Amino acid sequence: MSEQKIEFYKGPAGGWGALNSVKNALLRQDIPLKGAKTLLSANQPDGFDCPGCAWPDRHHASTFEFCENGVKAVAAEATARRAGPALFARHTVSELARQSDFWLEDQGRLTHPMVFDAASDKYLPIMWDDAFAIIARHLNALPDPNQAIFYTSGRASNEAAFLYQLFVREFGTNNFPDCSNMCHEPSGSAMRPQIGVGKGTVELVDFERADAIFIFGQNPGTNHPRMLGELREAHKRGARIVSFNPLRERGLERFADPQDKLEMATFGSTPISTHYFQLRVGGDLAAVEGMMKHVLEQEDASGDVLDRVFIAEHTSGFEALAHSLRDESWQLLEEESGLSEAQMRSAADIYIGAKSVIACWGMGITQHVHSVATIQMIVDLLMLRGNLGRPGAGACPVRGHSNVQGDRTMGIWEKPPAALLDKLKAVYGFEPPRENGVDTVEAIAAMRDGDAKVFFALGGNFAAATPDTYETWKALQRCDLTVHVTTKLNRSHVVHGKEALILPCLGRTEIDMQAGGVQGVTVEDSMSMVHISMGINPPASGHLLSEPAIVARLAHATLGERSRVNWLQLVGNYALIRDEIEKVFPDFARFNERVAVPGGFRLRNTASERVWTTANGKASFVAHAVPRDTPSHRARERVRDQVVFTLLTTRSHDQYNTTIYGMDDRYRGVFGQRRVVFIHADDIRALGMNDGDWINIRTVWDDGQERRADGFKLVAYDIPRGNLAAYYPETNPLVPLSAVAANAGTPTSKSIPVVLEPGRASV
Ligand SMILES: Nc1nc2c(c(=O)[nH]1)N[C@H]1C(S)=C(S)[C@@H](COP(=O)(O)OP(=O)(O)OC[C@H]3O[C@@H](n4cnc5c(=O)[nH]c(N)nc54)[C@H](O)[C@@H]3O)O[C@H]1N2
Ligand SMILES: Nc1nc2c(c(=O)[nH]1)N[C@H]1C(S)=C(S)[C@@H](COP(=O)(O)OP(=O)(O)OC[C@H]3O[C@@H](n4cnc5c(=O)[nH]c(N)nc54)[C@H](O)[C@@H]3O)O[C@H]1N2
Ligand SMILES: [Mo]
Repeated sequence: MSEQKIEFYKGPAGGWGALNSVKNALLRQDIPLKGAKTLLSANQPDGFDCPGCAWPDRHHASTFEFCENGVKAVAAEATARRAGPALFARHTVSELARQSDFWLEDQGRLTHPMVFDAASDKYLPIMWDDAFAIIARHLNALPDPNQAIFYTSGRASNEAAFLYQLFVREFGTNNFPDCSNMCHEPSGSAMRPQIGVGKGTVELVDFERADAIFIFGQNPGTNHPRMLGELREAHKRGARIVSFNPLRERGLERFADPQDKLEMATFGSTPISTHYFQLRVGGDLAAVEGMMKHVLEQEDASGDVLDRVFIAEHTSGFEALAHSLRDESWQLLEEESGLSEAQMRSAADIYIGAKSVIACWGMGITQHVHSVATIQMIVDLLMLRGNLGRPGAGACPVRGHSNVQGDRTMGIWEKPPAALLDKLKAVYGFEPPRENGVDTVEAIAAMRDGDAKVFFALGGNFAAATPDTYETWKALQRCDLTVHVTTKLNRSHVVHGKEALILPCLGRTEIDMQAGGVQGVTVEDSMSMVHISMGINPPASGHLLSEPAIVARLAHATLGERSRVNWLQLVGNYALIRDEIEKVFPDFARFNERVAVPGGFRLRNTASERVWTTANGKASFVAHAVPRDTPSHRARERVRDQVVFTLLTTRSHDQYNTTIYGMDDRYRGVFGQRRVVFIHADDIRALGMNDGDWINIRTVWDDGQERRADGFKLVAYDIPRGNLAAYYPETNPLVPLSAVAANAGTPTSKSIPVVLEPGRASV
């Protein structure tokens, strides 16, 4: 573990720092040689899809593409460490619960199915069939299937997700909260009514043709490092790269490609952003409005700025938008965005000067109250100059988990479209439940209120990833049964229901042997490319089952003879599952054949063809006035003489969501620690405090409940005044369950109103 220090990071993103970090990651998992072999198979035609992120693979058919954080994700799964029955024999669950998130996962791969024994407060090994019988008994005893909740995290393959949604709907509920509810839900909610698809419209080749790439609220250097390759090439051929971020992120500034021998030998690097707008947290809606206001003014002046043909032929709502933009005052736009009028105008001039524009966005956009409105404004901006559905242009919500998009495509959705349910009924002959199920936040409330009794998770770490941590824990503990299909020990296993099971599964790097031979699974990336993933390592333990096998055997145990599906036969050969997928989803016609081609195939995206499957058959401009109830607005108020700050929660360079790989955040200059709060030096002074002082954070919320996180160190940082940044998941106790995005239900974990109070060092 590295020594605690805060030190400005001089290097570029990537480069020698990345190679060094990879070496350490492999050593930490005791896998120098095997790890290297595993890595070279990531994203290869005959290898596995990197479980790191959902960025597509340029080299799916050729050479290995180096990615530091992809290596860490693979190493975490391919670790030589094991969390077997001996570990659970040594520790009571209460003891395990006192360990850190880092420690829990660091024990290594789970090897046996385990059942919680209340008498000894320990997890004991259990036979698979006995585990399935326990779950089936609980599910079948429920008076209403809606008392069961089925969570999904976005690593689940298409095959696992398809079987899962089929089983759960045949069982009788649409209770499918998933990680997407906390992630890109607002992107779908915004774009579906607006342009008819809830997914990105661009392909990788569009990055080779764009003249300008706008990046809102996304940190690719850490979270999608392979995207830096595209950005670097774009920069080299003269494209403008325009970043909007309250923090100056190193990966958005400079990058050295570890595979570029010259750059490495000369310690060189390539700049990434040509322009960097350090707006205020939550200021994007106002900033984009300001840009559009300038575009309209320029149109008024010269008459050739808008794509009039596109607007007339393809869209509706332009006049209402133009009207609303003209009404907005620059003063309000400046106050809310934290950018000056001149900055917004210059960003808009880059937009106008580019023939083809791509807009990318991440969690800095989606995890706000007004995220849906903000995304619709970004799409409006694109459409003003026809930047949708033509080469080099379009919308690019950059997804998180490697198959989160595919899971939704397969029907993991608490609000299923009627067409999907009709199709399931037609193909399988059972009556699927019609009422919507619960999303992530609603699921927590249902468990807390005693309305749900069984919680089943296909992957993820519900107890740590969700908001209002202690409320969530109470909710999970109130359940009669909690079950986790998982690879590593995590918080969700030690904050459990009255009965609890841990079901260890194969990871994507591992060989999946079924009755019909070795199986591959399919995944869909952020650009709707579907391809196959084949594991190459021997399983971490002989007792692991694949996720599809777990779902199939559970379905068989629960539904028995009353099921219309031959679960056990399907899971013997995943090609049969893909045949079923094809029956339900017409876009997957000839699925097995098309996915056999290296690189796979792209799902149809109507918006990218300028076909608008919306209510009125057009793409719509949507107008949203700049809201005046944002946290940054509130932050200018004072609560009992304390300054209210807006806190954003984000990922360090050494973590994968709730999985903490290490204590460093190299690019932000933080080493050996995670309990830090980034704050402007003037704000530290205004508080009468000093850089390095310890503080407690308290949420300002109006439900009378105290929410706090204690023991964080102030770190002076280049961040707008009034804004703070700290790491997730440590800060999740601060996010109120009721603070969600309008029309999407996403926790607003990028804009928490908080006050700071003197505190003590955390241990
Ligand atoms: N190595 C690694 N890779 C990952 C993950 C991981 O944890 N580790 N997680 C995966 C998942 S599930 C996801 S969803 C993605 C997440 O990838 P990102 O979307 O990059 O998520 P965050 O790290 O939360 O960073 C959000 C960025 O938004 C900025 N930001 C915060 N608030 C605002 C705002 O109001 N406006 C603007 N313009 N910017 C803002 C932050 O400063 C930060 O740079 O990455 C995926 N890939
Ligand atoms: N405050 C705050 N909260 C946030 C966010 C934020 O930015 N700020 N981000 C949100 C976002 S974008 C997301 S996506 C969620 C993430 O929420 P989740 O997806 O629920 O959480 P992860 O941390 O990705 O899950 C990690 C666990 O997944 C299990 N796992 C890993 N690989 C596999 C596998 O192949 N199969 C199975 N079955 N299990 C596996 C391991 O046991 C590991 O402990 O968190 C959200 N929460
Ligand atoms: Mo995510």
